[in-house]
Amino acid sequence: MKFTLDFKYFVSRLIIFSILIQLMGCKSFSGVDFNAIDVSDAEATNSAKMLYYNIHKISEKGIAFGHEDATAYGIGWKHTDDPSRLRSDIKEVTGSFPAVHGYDVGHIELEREHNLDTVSFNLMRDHIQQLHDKGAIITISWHLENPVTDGSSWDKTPAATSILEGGEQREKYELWIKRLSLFFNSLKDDEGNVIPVVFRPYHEMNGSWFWWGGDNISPENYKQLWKETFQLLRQNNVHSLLYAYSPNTVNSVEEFDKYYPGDEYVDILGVDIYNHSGNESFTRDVKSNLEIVGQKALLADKPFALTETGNNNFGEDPYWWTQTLYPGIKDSGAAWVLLWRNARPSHYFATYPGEISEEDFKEFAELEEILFLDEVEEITN
Ligand code: BMA
Repeated sequence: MKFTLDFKYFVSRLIIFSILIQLMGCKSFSGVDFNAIDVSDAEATNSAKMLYYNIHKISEKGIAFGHEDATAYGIGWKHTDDPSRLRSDIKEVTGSFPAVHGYDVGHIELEREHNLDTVSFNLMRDHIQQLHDKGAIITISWHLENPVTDGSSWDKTPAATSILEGGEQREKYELWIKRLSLFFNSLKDDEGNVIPVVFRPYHEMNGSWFWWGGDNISPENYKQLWKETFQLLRQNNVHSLLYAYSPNTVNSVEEFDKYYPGDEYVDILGVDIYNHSGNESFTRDVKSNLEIVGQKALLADKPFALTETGNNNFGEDPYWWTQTLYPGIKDSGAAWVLLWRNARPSHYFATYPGEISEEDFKEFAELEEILFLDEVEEITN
């Protein structure tokens, strides 16, 4: 008798104990076990982990469509013309917003009011808040100035060694990261939580057009710059970021790896590809690069994306979407594809009302695999 009682007691305690253990495992109401989600920043917020989880989930269903500065301006309009309305060239063509929204924080380091493309940081913050609220993914790149010359990102004067620890411009770089951190931490949702963002600094480093790339930096210094930037952001209490590494078109895994700082500093793998050498080689490059990046991503258990793309031959191809871009990305497993900005008729990368590929874009948008904001919201909710 005594044995039976003790046994029942033991079993009931065991059940209560295991329930407690599960609760302590930080299970959210959405059933996501945040302890089981590993991102590069060990102190990442639950929202950042949730974003990571959602990106994985999206990549299982299709490819989210992204556009840079989508709601800030388009062809023939600027948001400031009608500030109360959230507009987008893509929405005007398809009826839906892009699912991924890219912004660039170049000049935040100088404490300017506007970024290098005249987008005000207040407007950027406001749109990021509105878009995050609608379920969009936010990705941010950084065309920062050259810290040695105060020239632009395209000023090739080598600068990395001067901002690494012990370098002459270190103090300046720490101030720049502090200003960047304040911006990240000012992105708050309705409940006051910091909005998670995919941060994609020092992109296209295998080309020599930026001071942080190619002939202007050694791979060792690049990796060190990445790691120290990552640490500085953490020291400035930024824990809302997923880090994306994205070279320009590569020819091999070795080329992709050349500047790679390591799995422990990166969350999302990416690649930027434009059709400088015509449509056929573009489709081939997109396919082969997404294979290279996809295999590496699979081994590292990380999502991957076509982090920048677009047709360089503006206004020349009515079927670019279904005949050139889609055959490259189809069934790739990429989580998203981000088209670069619609700046002006001589520099635009997505379509707009009246543009030559508008009808083809509508067909592309109808494809089951290509996901817009409303579709992504369904997947992640
Ligand atoms: C480039 C061009 C530039 C722009 C920069 C940063 O590709 O679009 O006009 O300043 O990106 O957005």
